[in-house]
Amino acid sequence: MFFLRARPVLAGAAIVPLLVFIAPGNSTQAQASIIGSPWLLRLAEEGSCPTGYLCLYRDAELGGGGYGIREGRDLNDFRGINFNDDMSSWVNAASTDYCWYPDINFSGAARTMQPDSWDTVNLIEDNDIASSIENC
Ligand SMILES: [Ca+2]
Ligand SMILES: [Ca+2]
Repeated sequence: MFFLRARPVLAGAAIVPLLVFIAPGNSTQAQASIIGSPWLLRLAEEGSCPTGYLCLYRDAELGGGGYGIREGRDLNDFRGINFNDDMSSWVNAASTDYCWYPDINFSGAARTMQPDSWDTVNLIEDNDIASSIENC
Protein backbone atom coordinates (compact mmCIF):
# COMPACT_ATOMS: atom_id res chain seq x y z
CA MET A 1 0.00 0.00 0.00
CA PHE A 2 1.28 3.42 -0.91
CA PHE A 3 0.87 6.55 1.06
CA LEU A 4 1.29 9.96 -0.40
CA ARG A 5 3.58 11.93 1.78
CA ALA A 6 2.14 15.30 2.60
CA ARG A 7 4.29 18.22 1.60
CA PRO A 8 5.78 19.90 4.61
CA VAL A 9 3.80 22.97 5.42
CA LEU A 10 5.69 26.08 6.28
CA ALA A 11 3.99 27.78 9.14
CA GLY A 12 3.23 31.29 8.06
CA ALA A 13 3.84 32.60 11.51
CA ALA A 14 7.22 30.98 11.89
CA ILE A 15 9.91 33.59 11.66
CA VAL A 16 13.31 32.23 10.87
CA PRO A 17 16.05 34.47 12.14
CA LEU A 18 18.08 35.65 9.18
CA LEU A 19 21.19 36.26 11.16
CA VAL A 20 22.63 34.71 14.21
CA PHE A 21 25.57 36.14 16.02
CA ILE A 22 28.15 33.47 16.52
CA ALA A 23 28.24 32.43 20.09
CA PRO A 24 31.58 32.01 21.76
CA GLY A 25 32.70 28.58 22.76
CA ASN A 26 32.38 26.72 19.47
CA SER A 27 34.63 23.82 18.61
CA THR A 28 38.16 24.48 17.48
CA GLN A 29 40.86 26.83 18.66
CA ALA A 30 41.19 28.33 15.21
CA GLN A 31 37.57 29.34 15.25
CA ALA A 32 37.73 30.60 18.78
CA SER A 33 39.84 33.56 17.79
CA ILE A 34 37.16 34.77 15.41
CA ILE A 35 33.95 33.42 16.79
CA GLY A 36 32.33 35.89 19.09
CA SER A 37 33.62 38.83 17.08
CA PRO A 38 30.70 41.07 16.23
CA TRP A 39 32.11 41.65 12.76
CA LEU A 40 31.56 38.06 11.71
CA LEU A 41 27.99 36.83 11.33
CA ARG A 42 26.89 33.32 10.69
CA LEU A 43 24.22 33.46 8.00
CA ALA A 44 21.16 31.30 8.30
CA GLU A 45 20.32 28.75 5.67
CA GLU A 46 18.15 31.19 3.77
CA GLY A 47 19.83 34.34 4.92
CA SER A 48 19.81 37.78 3.44
CA CYS A 49 22.84 40.02 3.54
CA PRO A 50 22.68 43.04 5.84
CA THR A 51 23.86 46.41 4.62
CA GLY A 52 27.51 46.98 5.40
CA TYR A 53 28.49 43.33 5.10
CA LEU A 54 30.10 41.09 2.54
CA CYS A 55 28.20 37.80 2.56
CA LEU A 56 29.58 34.50 1.38
CA TYR A 57 27.37 31.47 0.86
CA ARG A 58 28.11 27.80 0.80
CA ASP A 59 25.70 26.99 -2.02
CA ALA A 60 24.57 28.64 -5.22
CA GLU A 61 21.62 31.04 -5.13
CA LEU A 62 22.78 32.45 -1.78
CA GLY A 63 21.91 29.19 -0.06
CA GLY A 64 23.42 26.81 2.39
CA GLY A 65 24.29 29.38 4.98
CA GLY A 66 27.62 31.08 5.24
CA TYR A 67 29.23 34.14 6.74
CA GLY A 68 28.80 37.88 6.76
CA ILE A 69 31.97 39.92 7.20
CA ARG A 70 31.54 43.48 8.29
CA GLU A 71 32.87 46.12 5.97
CA GLY A 72 36.53 46.92 6.52
CA ARG A 73 37.44 43.49 7.88
CA ASP A 74 39.46 40.85 6.06
CA LEU A 75 39.66 37.09 6.43
CA ASN A 76 43.00 35.63 5.43
CA ASP A 77 42.22 31.96 5.92
CA PHE A 78 38.79 30.41 5.55
CA ARG A 79 40.01 27.23 7.23
CA GLY A 80 39.61 29.09 10.50
CA ILE A 81 35.84 29.24 10.01
CA ASN A 82 35.45 25.85 8.34
CA PHE A 83 34.60 27.51 5.03
CA ASN A 84 37.62 26.70 2.89
CA ASP A 85 36.83 25.87 -0.76
CA ASP A 86 33.10 26.11 -0.06
CA MET A 87 31.93 29.44 -1.46
CA SER A 88 29.45 29.13 -4.32
CA SER A 89 27.78 32.55 -4.28
CA TRP A 90 28.18 35.94 -2.66
CA VAL A 91 26.64 39.36 -2.06
CA ASN A 92 28.61 42.52 -1.48
CA ALA A 93 26.34 44.78 0.56
CA ALA A 94 29.31 46.82 1.75
CA SER A 95 30.23 50.14 0.21
CA THR A 96 33.73 49.17 -0.90
CA ASP A 97 35.30 46.68 -3.27
CA TYR A 98 36.17 43.30 -1.88
CA CYS A 99 38.39 40.69 -3.51
CA TRP A 100 38.33 36.98 -3.01
CA TYR A 101 41.30 34.72 -3.62
CA PRO A 102 41.64 31.04 -4.43
CA ASP A 103 44.39 30.66 -1.85
CA ILE A 104 44.86 31.67 1.77
CA ASN A 105 46.64 34.89 2.69
CA PHE A 106 45.22 36.73 -0.30
CA SER A 107 47.18 34.64 -2.80
CA GLY A 108 46.26 33.70 -6.33
CA ALA A 109 44.31 35.68 -8.89
CA ALA A 110 42.01 38.19 -7.21
CA ARG A 111 38.35 38.26 -8.19
CA THR A 112 36.68 41.60 -7.49
CA MET A 113 33.31 41.89 -5.80
CA GLN A 114 31.99 45.39 -6.33
CA PRO A 115 29.68 47.17 -3.90
CA ASP A 116 25.98 46.47 -4.32
CA SER A 117 26.64 43.50 -6.55
CA TRP A 118 26.27 39.76 -6.23
CA ASP A 119 26.98 36.50 -7.93
CA THR A 120 24.34 33.89 -7.35
CA VAL A 121 26.22 31.12 -9.13
CA ASN A 122 29.97 31.19 -9.28
CA LEU A 123 31.57 30.20 -12.55
CA ILE A 124 32.49 26.54 -12.58
CA GLU A 125 36.17 27.38 -12.41
CA ASP A 126 35.53 29.69 -9.47
CA ASN A 127 33.27 27.37 -7.53
CA ASP A 128 34.43 25.99 -4.19
CA ILE A 129 37.94 27.40 -4.34
CA ALA A 130 37.81 30.66 -2.37
CA SER A 131 40.15 30.68 0.63
CA SER A 132 40.47 34.34 1.65
CA ILE A 133 38.90 37.77 1.16
CA GLU A 134 40.05 41.34 1.71
CA ASN A 135 39.10 44.91 1.09
CA CYS A 136 40.79 45.81 -2.17
CA1 LIG B 1 29.80 25.29 -2.40
CA1 LIG C 1 41.32 27.41 -2.16
